[in-house]
Amino acid sequence: MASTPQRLRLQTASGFDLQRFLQTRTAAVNAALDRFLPPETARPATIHKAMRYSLFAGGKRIRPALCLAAAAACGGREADAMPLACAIECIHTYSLVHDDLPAMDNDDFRRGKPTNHKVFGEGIAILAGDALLTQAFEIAARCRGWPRYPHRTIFRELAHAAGSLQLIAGQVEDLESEGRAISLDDLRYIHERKTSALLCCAVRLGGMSANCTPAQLRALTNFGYHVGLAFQVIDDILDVTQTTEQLGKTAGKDARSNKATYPAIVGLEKSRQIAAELTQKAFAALKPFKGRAVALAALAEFLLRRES
Ligand code: GRG
Repeated sequence: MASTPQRLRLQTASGFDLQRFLQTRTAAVNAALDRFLPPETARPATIHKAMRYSLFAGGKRIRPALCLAAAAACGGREADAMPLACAIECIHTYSLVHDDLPAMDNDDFRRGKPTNHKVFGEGIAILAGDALLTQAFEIAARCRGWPRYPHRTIFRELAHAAGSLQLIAGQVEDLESEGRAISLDDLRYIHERKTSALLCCAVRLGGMSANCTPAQLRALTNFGYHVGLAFQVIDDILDVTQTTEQLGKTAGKDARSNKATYPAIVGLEKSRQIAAELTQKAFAALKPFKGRAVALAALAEFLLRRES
């Protein structure tokens, strides 16, 4: 990857042990998801096996990590944020299961393993996605609810991010734009919705679990939006520069399906520059948190530099 601006390096040189943070939070999220989901043996076992197959296939758990880190930045307890972190991961996993279906992106590999429909068949994969989306709301219902953010606010937040104005909107325009030349503005519209909305929602929910102030929520929204957009620009870059083995999913797919991406429209170097600038804006959004947002800052830097 091209060198990152010096200013970026200085701002995040906090000595924060991100590897340990990610390891411990991934373990805690996995344990919580295991508790929250019906056991594999619950009748009908096929659907619960299929849900768990994709949920525990080795995802990076970036959205839960962002949610927990946002809670900490606002002085909250990660345990309070955990149901929301898990709910987001269920929605994210549902979107991947459905995106991989033959009617959508038609992919055979995800998270380094055969996709859900390859193992369980299309019918069960559709239902596993549906069940994960529904399960997310059941899990979210376990949260305490907070004075500024009662349960109805939490549910609306999740439903909006996953709904036809955000996640689904991005997917629809993504499907409709295949094989067509689209503008950078249209591509940004797709990326904002397909990817940034859920990452931003993860960060916002973390803040809400700490009963954050409206000003803190605005700062987190600003951070989440820019990190989320940078995440998808990097994803576009990795699709061109990495191998299938490195990614755990089919590489080079965007170009083969004639998809609009940042590298396709502005080239690789400019894409890298845009991702770095978006990350810089994400860092700037963390200013009001002073030293308390180290984990969020470290995650933003990690997402910019990631190779899978
Ligand atoms: C509602 C069917 C439906 C789809 C929604 C999310 C989505 C649209 C499609 C999935 C494919 C895609 C390109 C999503 C963009 C977000 C993205 C890059 C997801 C991969 O996220 P990672 O890298 O994945 O965090 P892991 O496997 O680590 O969790």
